[in-house]
Amino acid sequence: MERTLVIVKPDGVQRGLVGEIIGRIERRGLRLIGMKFMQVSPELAARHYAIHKGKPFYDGLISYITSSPVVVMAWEGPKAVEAVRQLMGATNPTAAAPGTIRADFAVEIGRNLTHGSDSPDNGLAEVALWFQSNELASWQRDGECWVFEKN
Ligand code: IDP
Ligand code: MG
Repeated sequence: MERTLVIVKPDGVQRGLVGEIIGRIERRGLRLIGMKFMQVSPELAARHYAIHKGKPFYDGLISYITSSPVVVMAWEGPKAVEAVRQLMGATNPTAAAPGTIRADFAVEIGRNLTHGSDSPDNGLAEVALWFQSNELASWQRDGECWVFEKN
């Protein structure tokens, strides 16, 4: 079972795409274990995007993610990381495959609507960075055995 952190970034919230984005992940069959609506502090943004510090787009990225509230979620499931990355599409929306969230709703790399963890290890680390353990629910969806071969 993997965990992945998903953020509907400020553009997704402002554009009214929260339901659309959550719906796609929910219909894929993954298990939502945590969700909150929040304004991201510059400190949390810097910790989350530490790997990008020093890159030309870093300052713009920090102002983007802190510009307006986000919806942050933790999802669980077999291959959850890869499944969410596939649903989101490539980082640059005009390079993303048709049918993905970024291709369907975005055009610019700096306004690409979503974040999804890029590896199982980062999924665990990012969920731990954004959520306290008492903000995460341990549960099973009814009918999960029809999506997860083993659970
Ligand atoms: P990812 O979100 O697909 O994992 P990363 O390479 O981890 O992509 O970059 C993090 C975020 O930084 C991207 O989602 C995008 O919002 C922003 N970003 C990445 N590259 C650029 C760029 O060249 N210009 C502007 N923003 C960028
Ligand atoms: Mg990334």
